[in-house]
Amino acid sequence: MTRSLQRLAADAELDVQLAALREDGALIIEGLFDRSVIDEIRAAADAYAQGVEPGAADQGMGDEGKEFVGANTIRFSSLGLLTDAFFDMLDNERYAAIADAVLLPTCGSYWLNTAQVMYIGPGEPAQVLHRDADNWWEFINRTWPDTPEVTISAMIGLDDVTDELGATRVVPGSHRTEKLDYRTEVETVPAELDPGDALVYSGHVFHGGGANRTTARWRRAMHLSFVAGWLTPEEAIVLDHPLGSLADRSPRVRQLLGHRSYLPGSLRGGGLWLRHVTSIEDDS
Ligand SMILES: O=C(O)CCC(=O)C(=O)O
Ligand SMILES: [Fe+2]
Repeated sequence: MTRSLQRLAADAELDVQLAALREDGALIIEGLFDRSVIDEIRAAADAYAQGVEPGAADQGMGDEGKEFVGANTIRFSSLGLLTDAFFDMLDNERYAAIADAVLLPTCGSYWLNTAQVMYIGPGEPAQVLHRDADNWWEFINRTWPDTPEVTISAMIGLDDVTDELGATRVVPGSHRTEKLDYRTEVETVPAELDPGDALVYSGHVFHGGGANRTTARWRRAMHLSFVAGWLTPEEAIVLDHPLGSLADRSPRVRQLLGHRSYLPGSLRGGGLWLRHVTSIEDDS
């Protein structure tokens, strides 16, 4: 029987959380986000979701992408245009510390990859199991099993997220498999969440949205992930915020949203994401 995921409090030792993440490829952090932030985001997301067609998202891949997302799932991004609470979420200190520890060994900085509301509707079957790092397949495929971590993800409860509602399914330990295999007949465990809890997971761990076995209730959660600054993010969220519009936000928020240039961790490379061949921040 597959063991369940470790659950740790947000204020547990960082090293203990990182050890759990290294061991299982995922962990649940209870109370990672303040309820006030979660409540604001849920209210904004619920209001916006009224106008979003279930199954409309296609991940840029047409029908294949629609299948990945599900016919009765509502997804949308650009949350910074809906509520300022989104910026508080980006400034979350513990998630920042975990992302720093996981990603900074392979990059000078990282930026926002995906920030997406994911409401799974009644009757939706389970999503196919996958690795989020598959977005950079050419890199994963060539480097596995020694692939460095280039992305980290969190599924965040905006409401109670139960097994029955479609809690994310995870295969603990699958981030360390020798072969880059895609077996679907594999035992999974559900990441049940209270509002503000988060499933934090490696881009290398197998997971997928669970089946919503209810007849009338939605699974209300969101995804928030980062990617190494030398890779292209899944979502062009940086285009939501014109240069200069984030001047009052923290340096972290500006970096995550592409309002600062990328400076490599080693002195051998040059800066990336420059404007007029100088740093964006000097330019804005
Ligand atoms: O909805 C979920 O629980 C997971 C979604 C997911 O893993 C994805 O779309 O990459
Ligand atoms: Fe995923």
